[in-house]
Amino acid sequence: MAQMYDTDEEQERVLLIGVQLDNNEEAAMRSLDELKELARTAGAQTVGKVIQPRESFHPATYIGKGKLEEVKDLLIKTDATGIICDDELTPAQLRNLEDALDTKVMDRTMVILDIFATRATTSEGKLQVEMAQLKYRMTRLSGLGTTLSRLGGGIGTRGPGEKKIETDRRIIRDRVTRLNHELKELSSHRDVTRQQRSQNSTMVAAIVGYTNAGKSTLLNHLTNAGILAEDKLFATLDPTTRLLKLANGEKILLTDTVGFIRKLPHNLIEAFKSTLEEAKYADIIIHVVDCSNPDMDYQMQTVYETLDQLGVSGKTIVTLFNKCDKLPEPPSAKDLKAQYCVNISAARGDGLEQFDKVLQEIIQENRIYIERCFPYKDAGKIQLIREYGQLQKEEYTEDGILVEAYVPKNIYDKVTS
Ligand SMILES: Nc1nc2c(ncn2[C@@H]2O[C@H](COP(=O)(O)OP(=O)(O)OP(=O)(O)O)[C@@H](O)[C@H]2O)c(=O)[nH]1
Ligand SMILES: [Mg+2]
Repeated sequence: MAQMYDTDEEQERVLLIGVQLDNNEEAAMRSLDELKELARTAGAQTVGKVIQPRESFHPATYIGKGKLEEVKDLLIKTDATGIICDDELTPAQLRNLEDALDTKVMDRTMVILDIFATRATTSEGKLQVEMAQLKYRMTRLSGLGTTLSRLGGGIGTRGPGEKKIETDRRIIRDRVTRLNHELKELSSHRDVTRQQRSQNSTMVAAIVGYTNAGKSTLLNHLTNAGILAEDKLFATLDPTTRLLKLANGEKILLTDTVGFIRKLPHNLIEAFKSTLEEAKYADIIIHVVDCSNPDMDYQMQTVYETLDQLGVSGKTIVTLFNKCDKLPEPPSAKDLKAQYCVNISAARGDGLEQFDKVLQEIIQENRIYIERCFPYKDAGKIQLIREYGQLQKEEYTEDGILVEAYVPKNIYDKVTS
């Protein structure tokens, strides 16, 4: 996606800095590997990595004094143009690191916000990203003074669309108020759409999962949705919903949405709440897992933590272990949180028939069997059953219409009242 980044920009060369808070060196390394992917997606080249094991982040400089000297040397040796710290820096840490290192200082949040800014395509997506960016900047304006003037271009300066970043606190505050208002309006519009959907009685499944797991590839394969799917983090920001017709002729709505990642910036979760809440209003959660990724367990845990944070609970979960084609043999992975697990390859289409069967089964489970005699004046109710349920028997008798049928839980009350 070369056009997303200004080609006149000199490619940034960055050093990645991480702090390892527990004894788990491997986890710290993986987190930095992921930061490298984030940097790559944002258009920066990683020229070195530094991890410091510490009890806690240094309150003033994130890493300790000694490590700071090491980074200083490495900056010169590698000819780096900046550093990216793997955790969100406080305004003070940001300022102090800049003073000490005399280079462009960025953090994980800034990089993620930057990627989101270039990815957003719908007006809602753009508003949400801008909101998150403004909130991040607002708290850092005093410290960010030099950073902002130093940034010049590149990571941290990109806004959604062609927008230039704003540095005036008063203008930012006004803008935040306006954005809040616009987002509220969009969100009430979304509520209406959701209401219409639930009246419609078609079950809704939200496809969730770690970024790059293959969510969009899955929806594309099933429905020719034509969503951009690529080997970059956060390829998808805006939700897409498609109707899937199952093998038995029944229908279900599938929604593909933004991926999760560890240390997802708080401001982004806030700003993207209405997008992320797709999962909350769904009947079924389809959890796509990249089982070829060595970090799979941690990624699954992150997904469940994020769902918890969003207040998503009590849903039927189907976990799809994806990218099986990359493994020599099918994985024996289990997911205790899921009611169903299927091994698939979304790219090749393997396992999708079984997934189809699982969806049929869930739809069936959500139906209630009824056997009753409807008076002739209630013929409209039978029409409802015919449309959304399964009519097993319909017999016209003297007393009324004798019906045996399976009906979806959400229209059960309507037809039996
Ligand atoms: N080998 C293999 N690659 C896959 C499979 N499914 C997806 N991929 C690749 O994985 C990468 C990410 O796929 P996406 O569908 O964009 O993943 P996503 O979960 O939508 O990612 P985000 O939108 O970034 O959160 C792409 O390069 C896909 O081609 C699969 O079954 N096998
Ligand atoms: Mg996607």
